[in-house]
Amino acid sequence: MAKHFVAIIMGSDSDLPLVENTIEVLRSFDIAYEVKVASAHRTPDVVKDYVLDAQNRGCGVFIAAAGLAAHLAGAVAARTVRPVIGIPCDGGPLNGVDALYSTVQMPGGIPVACVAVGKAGAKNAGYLAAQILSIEDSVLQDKLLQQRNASASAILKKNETVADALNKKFGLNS
Ligand code: RP5
Repeated sequence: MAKHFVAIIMGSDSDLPLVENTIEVLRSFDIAYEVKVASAHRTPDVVKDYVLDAQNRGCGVFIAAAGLAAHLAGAVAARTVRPVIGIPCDGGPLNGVDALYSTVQMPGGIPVACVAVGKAGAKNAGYLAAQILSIEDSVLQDKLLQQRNASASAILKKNETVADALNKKFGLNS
């Protein structure tokens, strides 16, 4: 069976700097992906056609990134039963609170897995998509576990570095 790919849809090209964080995570796991600019409000028919087409071609997870009155993830979720991850973009005057509420407050039966506003959320969209795809992909599951171990090692190292720095500055057990 061919591997599923991730379809990333963003409401505008102005969302790309944030979405690049998602792309970097997917690339780090060698996950196939597509990127499409399509808007729930400005090009609703393009969104509909793309979701149905991507699903037919083997999309396993959709990621939708949008700002302001961000209905894109919900519009995607309305057209598919594949998992949909929503990234609320923070470009507008309300710093993403509008996009967060618009993305997360879905009616019952049409779920969107909404990640955090900002860079951490964009990264987590990639990690969550990888975790969903790893259910049927043991190689990907191993890569995810390696990433978790590397992340833990990095924090242990930071702990040592901070302890050493404080020790030098204030003495032991400060
Ligand atoms: C949303 O409106 C887009 O997702 C973007 O975050 C925001 C602003 O779009 P542009 O005016 O930059 O095209 O639909």
